[in-house]
Amino acid sequence: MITHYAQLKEVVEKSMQKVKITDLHTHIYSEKFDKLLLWGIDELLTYHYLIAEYFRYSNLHYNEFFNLPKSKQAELIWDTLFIKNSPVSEAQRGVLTILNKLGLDVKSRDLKGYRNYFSNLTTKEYINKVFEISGVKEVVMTNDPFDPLEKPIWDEGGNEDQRFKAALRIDSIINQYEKSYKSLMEWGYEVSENLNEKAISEIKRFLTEWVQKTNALYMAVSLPPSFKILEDSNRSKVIEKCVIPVCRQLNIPFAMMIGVKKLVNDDLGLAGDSVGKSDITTIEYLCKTYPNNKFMITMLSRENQHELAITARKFRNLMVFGCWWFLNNPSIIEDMTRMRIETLGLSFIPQHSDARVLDQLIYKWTHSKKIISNVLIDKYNDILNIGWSMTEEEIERDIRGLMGNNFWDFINK
Ligand code: HDL
Ligand code: ZN
Repeated sequence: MITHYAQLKEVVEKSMQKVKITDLHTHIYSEKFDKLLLWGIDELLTYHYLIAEYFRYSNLHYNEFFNLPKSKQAELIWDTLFIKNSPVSEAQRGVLTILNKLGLDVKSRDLKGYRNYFSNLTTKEYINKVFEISGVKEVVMTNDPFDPLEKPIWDEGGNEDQRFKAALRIDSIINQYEKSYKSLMEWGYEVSENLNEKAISEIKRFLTEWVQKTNALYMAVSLPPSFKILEDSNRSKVIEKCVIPVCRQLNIPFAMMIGVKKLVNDDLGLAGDSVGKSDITTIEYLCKTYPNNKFMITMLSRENQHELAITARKFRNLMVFGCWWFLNNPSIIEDMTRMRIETLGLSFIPQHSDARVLDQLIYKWTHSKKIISNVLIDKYNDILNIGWSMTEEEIERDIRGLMGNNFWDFINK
């Protein structure tokens, strides 16, 4: 039995080190998806988080930068964020964590040498290496049928690598139906600009067919801070009349990622999105109105986190997940994880990586596992100090839950 701190710390750290992680939201792809799978030092350096940070120091015109070849963009970012300034931001430190975990010498600051290392690896070898080092067992992709690069791959058979699961991403239908309905028509669905009964049933057919084609674990969408359901909009109709009924029928969760202010600075492209506080009453309405539907929710604003955790106390069909995007920083992850354990116990999913470049699984999980471990040690120690005791297996059970089983239990609920 574990009864004191030193033992506790050792067991928690060992358990976190060996747990096999399910990463429930990423933008990485199996090898079959070819160019959609990004990896290597130049992709890491041109990650949109680092592009935003680069422009903090640069007077270069946005287009001048974006018209450069990726290798030149990477060199500018390396020189500005790593050489001319110390790489202390979370995304900057992340690049160093990856290089270090790969066994490369970050002291050398030898970008040429790093490039040489990656040029000697095949995609297959590197996927295996990254999964091994990061402790990730499986990832869930972001699969968008409206992505012209992705759709043909699914039409020709799709994913075969069981480490990569699918999620059906439907922003185009939910947020831009007035545009995306034309693609649905081209693909043989009898929809129309007006969301009449026929269009509603054809959208439901499309969603059902694509969940089955991709074997999607859930449907997902990112939503603005202004998101509400009780309004007369295409968005609310598509969600209530198409997405929620099909998710119920297939018994899969609907994942809503809420609080993105799209293209606040459109000169920055993908790096131009920002954040806004959202209205929690919409989540209360959906969880209450659809008790037999399962909702996975993450919100982008720090100010929404406490009320989201409280809402999860009210609705067992709501699964809170991740420290998303602008929240994926050590100080905020610690704060959110402490608050969530104090409010929800172990009934939530503390993190997902949102990795856009395969290698990022290494840094995002190395950094988060350390923080989650430290919070758990504190919380377990609080109860040890009152005379509680635990077995190593109980701690391993709790950590397996947080790092994967809570997700699978919710999927299979
Ligand atoms: O909509 C999303 O899934 C977000 O995660 C965006 O992809 C965002 O650009 C991102 O990469 N965040 O980490
Ligand atoms: Zn994402």
